[in-house]
Amino acid sequence: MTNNQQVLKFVNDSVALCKPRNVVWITGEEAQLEELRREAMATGELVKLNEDLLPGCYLHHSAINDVARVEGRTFICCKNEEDAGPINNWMDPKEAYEKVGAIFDGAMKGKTMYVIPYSMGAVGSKFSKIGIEITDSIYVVVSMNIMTRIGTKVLETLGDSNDFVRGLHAKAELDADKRYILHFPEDNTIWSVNSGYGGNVLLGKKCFALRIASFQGKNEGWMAEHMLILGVENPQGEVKYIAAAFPSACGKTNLAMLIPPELYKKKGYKVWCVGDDIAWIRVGEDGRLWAINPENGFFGVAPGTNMKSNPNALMSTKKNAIFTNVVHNLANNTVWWEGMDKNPPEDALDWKGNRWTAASGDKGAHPNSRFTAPAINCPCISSEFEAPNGVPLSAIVFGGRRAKTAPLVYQARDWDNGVFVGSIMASETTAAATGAVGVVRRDPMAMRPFVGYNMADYFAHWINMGKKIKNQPKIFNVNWFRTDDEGNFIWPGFGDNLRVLEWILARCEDKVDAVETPIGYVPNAEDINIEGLDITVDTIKELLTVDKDMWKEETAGIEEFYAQFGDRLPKELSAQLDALKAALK
Ligand code: GTP
Ligand code: SPV
Ligand code: MN
Repeated sequence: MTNNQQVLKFVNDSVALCKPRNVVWITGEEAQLEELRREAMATGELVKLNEDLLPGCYLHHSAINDVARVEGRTFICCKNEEDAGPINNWMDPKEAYEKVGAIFDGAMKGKTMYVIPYSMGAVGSKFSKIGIEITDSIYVVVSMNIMTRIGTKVLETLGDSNDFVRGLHAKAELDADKRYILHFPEDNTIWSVNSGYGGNVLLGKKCFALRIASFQGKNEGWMAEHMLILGVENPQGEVKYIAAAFPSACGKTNLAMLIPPELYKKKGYKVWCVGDDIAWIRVGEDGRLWAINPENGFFGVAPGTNMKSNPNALMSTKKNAIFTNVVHNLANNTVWWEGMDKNPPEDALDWKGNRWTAASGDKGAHPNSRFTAPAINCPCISSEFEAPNGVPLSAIVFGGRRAKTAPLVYQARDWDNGVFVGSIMASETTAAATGAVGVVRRDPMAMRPFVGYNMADYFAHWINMGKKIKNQPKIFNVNWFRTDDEGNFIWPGFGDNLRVLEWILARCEDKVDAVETPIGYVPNAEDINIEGLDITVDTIKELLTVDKDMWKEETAGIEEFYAQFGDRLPKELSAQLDALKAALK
């Protein structure tokens, strides 16, 4: 399929290591993919769903001990440990190749090795980058076909170039004790073994498009971020673009596809989705930031997705989608999950494949069960989805899950203050990664699990980028998750988040005033439109309060977090922290 000597060497070396029975190059042709789906159906790896209700859709289960990203087993393997920084796990590259090479040795005996050429970003665009993923999993092949652009055309675009990311994946024994997700940023290489869960094995996504790409971006002067990209079209037909970074399972897919509240729809507002998880961002010739979504599909959280919360996501899954670890409704051969509707199926299997009814009190779908769905299925996909240069950003928004402390929305004073706001993000952990759920942890720019180098250098890169952007976007922080004393969310969220985006865009155009607080600019409560909501201005006031005592506690946490970076922390950020402390006095 190619004469590219570097690609051939990579494949030959992988064959020598993994010792598969045979090698299949993925062309991207539908006939080949269909044959693979049939093979996977025969082994039970994929279950074909009801062709009338869910055409082209399949159900898949990952192993019971393999249902989320494994941050504890994810490593950055660069020569100097300090370059991985205090947040990442580090392994010496030589040791990593030896130790994990022994696990890959013979891992594909008796199996087929698939070689998937893929492009992150539209094929041939100058912002795009190419990867080759080698895998022993048909699930990976058919999912990469949804999540990226794959096949012969990618190899043609690559030509003789050595500029591609080498990804090697083997499910091997799915042994959790030998599971490793390794990144070698200095070698453009990813090794993933003993997992079959999406985030660990669809190597174009977090492994390449964030961990490797963030390292490339630092060296090449651009940014790879864990951000959705959306366009808000106002009644005059103008579209403004916003990129937003929220930690895993904190609302990116939902915001990216939001349906405007009735009132806004009537006025003519529309929201267009460019991306729901990852943004590659560069400085354009006009001095603005321009963002592309390098992915071609959505790997979305299933539970809670319904016709009310996110109809666009649900519609995106209605054809050619793959569901993982959801409930199998045997009555009509479809799928179900908690929060889809109020009618759990009676005749069903849970995510583990056991007979299940809701009456058992157990969850039928795993909390991190997901779908992979083609982006083109999304009813609100942006006309700029494939635009080779991306879309210009008016605003960057950070946000997390905070029961208290963070107000509904506030604006940073300037770029450096915005970098500070992003760097101090904290959020309650979710089911997207293994480990405890609901624990508040620092998750700077929602990138804690995804920066492929030292987090302090990543902060410095953000500060440096600011100097290169003549027309800087404004930076904000949002929190949809503030709760009352009974633990209920106060803000309605979802579609109504557009009310907050409206304020954000008005700020970008200097159309509305704000109140200065120690942490930044907060709206006047009256400037958040609550028409049609059954909450009062007083509730908005409560959502916007900045509690000085809580923030004093917060600064202590930030200080502790920053301390681990020592001298490598940019001085701009320690100055920002000092300024915040002074303002809180
Ligand atoms: P990843 O795919 O892991 O990166 O997640 P994500 O950031 O795309 O999160 P997603 O949009 O899938 O939402 C995760 C969970 O947050 C779901 O259970 C949603 O129902 C819930 N959620 C999303 N937006 C809101 C909101 O505005 N308010 C509330 N209360 N919950 C929300
Ligand atoms: C996330 O956890 O942020 C996801 C899902 O988007 S995964 O691909 O597993 O990383
Ligand atoms: Mn994500």
